[in-house]
Amino acid sequence: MYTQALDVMTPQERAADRAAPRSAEDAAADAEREAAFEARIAEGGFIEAKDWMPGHYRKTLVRQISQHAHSEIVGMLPEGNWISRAPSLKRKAILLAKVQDEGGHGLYLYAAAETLGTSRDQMIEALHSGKAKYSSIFNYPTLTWADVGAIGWLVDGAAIMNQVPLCRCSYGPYARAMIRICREESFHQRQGFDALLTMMKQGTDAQRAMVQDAVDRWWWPSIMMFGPPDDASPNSEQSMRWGIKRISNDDLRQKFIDATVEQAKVLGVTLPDPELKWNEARGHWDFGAIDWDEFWNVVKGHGPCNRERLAARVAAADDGAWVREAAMAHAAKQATRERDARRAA
Ligand code: FAQ
Repeated sequence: MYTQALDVMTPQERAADRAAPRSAEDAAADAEREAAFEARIAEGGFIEAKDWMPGHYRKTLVRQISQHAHSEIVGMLPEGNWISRAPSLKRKAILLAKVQDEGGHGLYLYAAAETLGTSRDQMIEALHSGKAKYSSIFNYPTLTWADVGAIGWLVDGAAIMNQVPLCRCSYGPYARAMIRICREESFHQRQGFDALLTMMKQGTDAQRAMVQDAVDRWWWPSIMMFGPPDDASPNSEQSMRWGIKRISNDDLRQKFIDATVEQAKVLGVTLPDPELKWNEARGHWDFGAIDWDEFWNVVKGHGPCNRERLAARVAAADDGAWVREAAMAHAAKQATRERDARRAA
């Protein structure tokens, strides 16, 4: 997976790709390459890093993949808050592994985005300066241990629903990164459900109340994770045409709700939506109105934890600067030593 980052276009190839057509022959060549690209998409084939692609396709992928990578990295923070306070050694070991997995997902995804010619430094700078987005869900606080279970069950559950179709995304490096990520997210979802089930079936009344409270707080933000409704989603139409997104925001949200209502019954929790009702004609669960003002408020940086999350990431980068500098200095020394040894031989 990590080697994907090396499979990039050369600067010359990229400059050629971006250059405006200078002649009728160039324009004809571009039209031909675009037709080949569209044909590949239409037949369900993959576009690879060195293939020609329209500039907007490249930009759309960098936007989505880098946002996804940032979400995984910022997403380590709410649960990381509970590693030192997990209720048993078993739960602590599971949570440690899960948070490490999320870090790994972020790295695969940065590597996949790098194949499109944007460096990890550029992406991280965009995150730290507040230009780049990350998932709204990670701007909510984790107040109790039950929140860790609710994140696994609902947040990872929503993430899988959104991400399984991305394994068939038209851009090869992103699609391949998603295969392993989805396998791990599936374990994350099950461990969250298991933690909640243990509290619901073997816990005290206070623990059951704690689970219900967590579900009450995480339900609506989780269903907002799928993004704005289709008719207010500026990127969906083009992304679906290019096979980047295979299923629309609203359809994924509905699939998630349909699956989760049944799981809530097994858990014995109530979902905080009085309008949830099985609709026989549609074959789906109807649900109440989503507070899109809350969603946009959080996306625009005014959620309960946006400032805290960004400050934590910036502080981590600053605190870790000496490690990166030391690694670079070590690599430079090693290169010099190897060069000297080659000369001496
Ligand atoms: N939060 O036109 P659309 C995880 C933005 S990973 C913030 O519909 P698009 C693992 C959107 O970027 C969770 N912003 O956009 C984990 C766009 O803004 P832009 C993350 C949002 O891209 C679990 C604008 O609104 N998963 O959970 C959100 O076609 C537990 C208009 O929206 C991914 O990122 C939002 N919820 O569709 C880790 C999956 N929704 O860029 C730790 C990959 C929308 O034009 C613990 N991403 N926006 O300025 C996607 O599938 C898509 O990017 C969507 C949005 C579906 C999120």
